[in-house]
Amino acid sequence: MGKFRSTIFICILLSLFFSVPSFAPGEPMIPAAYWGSIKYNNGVPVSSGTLEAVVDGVVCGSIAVNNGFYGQTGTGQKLVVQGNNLEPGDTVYFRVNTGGRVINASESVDWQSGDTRPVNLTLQSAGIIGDVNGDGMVGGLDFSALLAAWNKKEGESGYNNLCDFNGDKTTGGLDFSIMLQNWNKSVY
Ligand SMILES: [Ca+2]
Ligand SMILES: [Ca+2]
Repeated sequence: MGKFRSTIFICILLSLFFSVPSFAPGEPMIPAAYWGSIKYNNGVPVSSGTLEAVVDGVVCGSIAVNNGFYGQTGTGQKLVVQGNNLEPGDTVYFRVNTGGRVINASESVDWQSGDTRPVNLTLQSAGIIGDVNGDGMVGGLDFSALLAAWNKKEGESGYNNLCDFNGDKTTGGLDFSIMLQNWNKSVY
């Protein structure tokens, strides 16, 4: 009988031992994924750069910025935000590295496991109208970009919406006159 009892005791011990690990790790966290537009606070789109998601000072995801957008809807690439220490409700901050500057976005979101949604961002800085390549100044490189899109309409090959400063869906002389107003201006 004593042997029987000790066997049961060992069985209970073993079952406790093997059941403990299943309680130790929390629910598996699914990365969050965001996409959306990204602009300066004066409405100028951020043409290029790298967007980073930061939680508690740690970069938890990054993605390239292209033509005022980061990531894509549907099955396209997104800003994936993940990390071992992330917990639901953590605040995700955004910042972009563009033209040698690091600029914070005004928006933040609460991280949630598996959260997948658009987040449109506005940087806490003004861009310069005419800065096509996003290096923080208006000059020859931007003029080259405008020339490459000269007299193009939206939908035509070579059209570049970043060069359409007056918003008439055409790139040409009117945009060049706006560019000239900011010629050699810099955010630095
Ligand atoms: Ca420029
Ligand atoms: Ca135009």
